[in-house]
Amino acid sequence: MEEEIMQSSGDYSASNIQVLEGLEAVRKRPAMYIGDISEKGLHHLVYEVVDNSIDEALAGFCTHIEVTINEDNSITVQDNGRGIPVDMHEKEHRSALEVVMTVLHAGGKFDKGSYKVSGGLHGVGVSCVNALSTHMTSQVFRDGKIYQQEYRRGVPEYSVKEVGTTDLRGTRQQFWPDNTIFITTTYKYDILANRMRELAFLNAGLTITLTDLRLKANADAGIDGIRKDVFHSDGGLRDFVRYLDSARTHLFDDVIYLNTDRNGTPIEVAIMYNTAYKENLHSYVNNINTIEGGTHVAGFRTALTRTLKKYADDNKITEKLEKQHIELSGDDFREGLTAVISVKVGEPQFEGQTKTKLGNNEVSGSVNAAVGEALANYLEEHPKEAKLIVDKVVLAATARIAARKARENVQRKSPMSGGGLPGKLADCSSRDPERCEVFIVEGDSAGGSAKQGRDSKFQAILPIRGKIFNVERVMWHKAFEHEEVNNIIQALGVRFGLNPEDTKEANYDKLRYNKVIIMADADVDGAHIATLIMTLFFRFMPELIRDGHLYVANPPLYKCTKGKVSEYCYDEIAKQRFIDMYGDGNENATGIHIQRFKGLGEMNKEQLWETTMNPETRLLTQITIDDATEADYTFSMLMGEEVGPRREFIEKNATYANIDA
Ligand code: 0RA
Repeated sequence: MEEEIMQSSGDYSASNIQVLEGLEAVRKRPAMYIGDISEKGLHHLVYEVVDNSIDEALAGFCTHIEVTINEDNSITVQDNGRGIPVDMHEKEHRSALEVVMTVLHAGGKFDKGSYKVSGGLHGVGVSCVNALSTHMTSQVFRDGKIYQQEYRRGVPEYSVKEVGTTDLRGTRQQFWPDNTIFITTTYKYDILANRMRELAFLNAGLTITLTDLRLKANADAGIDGIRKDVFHSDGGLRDFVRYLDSARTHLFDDVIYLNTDRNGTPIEVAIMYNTAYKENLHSYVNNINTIEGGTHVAGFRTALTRTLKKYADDNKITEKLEKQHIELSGDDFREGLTAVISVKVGEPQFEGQTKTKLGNNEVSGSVNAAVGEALANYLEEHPKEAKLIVDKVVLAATARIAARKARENVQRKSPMSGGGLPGKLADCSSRDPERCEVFIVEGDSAGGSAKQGRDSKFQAILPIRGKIFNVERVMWHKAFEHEEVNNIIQALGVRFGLNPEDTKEANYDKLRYNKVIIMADADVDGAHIATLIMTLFFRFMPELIRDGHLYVANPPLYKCTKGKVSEYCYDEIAKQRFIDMYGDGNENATGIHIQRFKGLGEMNKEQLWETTMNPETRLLTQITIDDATEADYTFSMLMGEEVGPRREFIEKNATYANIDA
């Protein structure tokens, strides 16, 4: 009956055509709506659906969101909110649920009495997820009833119908990502877990559970049976900042915290000081990580500098420094600071290259005022901690002057100023950076093999000796005094700012090689060295990574031979496959020979070229920073003082032969 009325409505068919056109547009250009069709876009689908439930939580009606990765790689998201309305939408002549699920950007059309503040990075709504899924099922639990509608590639299969009764309240969405759209449709638990953890910190009090029902994937991750995490934080950003800084040594144990509302903008900030030398600032607008910063970050920095400077002035500290010709600069106030800033903005203007920079001018003043007031109060009430902070600022200023001198020394010797290239560099003959690549190789013997194996037209080799120092644990200027670091800087031809955010001083356009390739042995030590070098780039030259210049080479672990057939194997699985195929599963069978490469130095130059250096046949891993917050945490953990977590991480993530273990 309902169906008949709807079919006869002229309005209905008109809007129906619009809906089909909308879905078609999404399927034709999915990247425009969800960023890309790679693993990133695939996971983004989950965030879009979860964001709707988060909105319901922010409106005060939902306390629990359950995310499940099902055995068949479909995803279920269930919340205990009010349930998407299922009554007739007046203008559209169909159920509100159907409108939400099929009309682009329909989510915003409902006025829930509070502005919509979450909305994923692209904020495209659940209808895009629907359009990009082969199948989707929506269920609403309201007023004791279960309502349901299913879709194929976004098109409803039937009108919303009642399918049963329930004591539950809420919304349940299940979708099967379209494998004709996405490059991969296999979800990664860790990627989802990181985002759910972050969302739980950003929305204090909310419980988010993540469950993985894929037994095989769990077994591969070393987990027996179902995998599950419950993310919940009562402390919100207080807990978040402690989590981020958990691998660092605190300057004092307090978290400086504020949670307020200024001119209608909810502002939450948590600050911790550690004994290291870098600033770690993580900012969010409407739960979106604003990696490019923006007005909220500017307001925070201004307040921090102004308030601490005033404190230093009042305590005659500035005066003393001036006598030594040291003037405090903004950076000095931020060394060893870890902070998370989260604001909620009604109509955010996102700018910048990746649309993750907040542009709303009014936010700057609100954050500035709120942080200034809270910090001033804190300093007044905590003289002991205030002194620790200011002492650290003074130390930073003193070190900065020393660093400038050291850096000037290095840069005077750099290629641009005619100081020449490091003696250890075996450069390539081409001068076209686009074509050129440099291998950073640990150890002189491996460096020697690489020099013999390379194509010297476009491949340069820079051997480095022993373990490069740990940049996480030294002051900035120490880096410039370190010979191996200097060699790397000079070879690359890139000068960079003291502070990674300080890009105005960097000159990445002078980069002499398009590819910078870290090449280390395929063992625990090699993985450790590769991590140290990656940390150096992550901390000092993040743009180099962001622009896709950093790679890690993957040398093979084995050469397996049977008669005339031979194959290089890059992991244990490939070796086992060879043994299964040619030895019936028996490693010691008739005529099977397995050569194990313990290090790069053990390969002859032809082997090294063929397996690891030849662009036609090698396997390079490009290093990317998808999630700067998580990367920061991981690096601080990897380079921190505790050995346990580091070993565990390397063992879990590196592929090398299990020979020394
Ligand atoms: C609009 C109005 C109401 C609830 C919702 C949307 C809602 C949407 C989603 C999406 C996922 N979970 C959700 N939960 C609720 C309020 C309806 C009422 O007044 O009862």
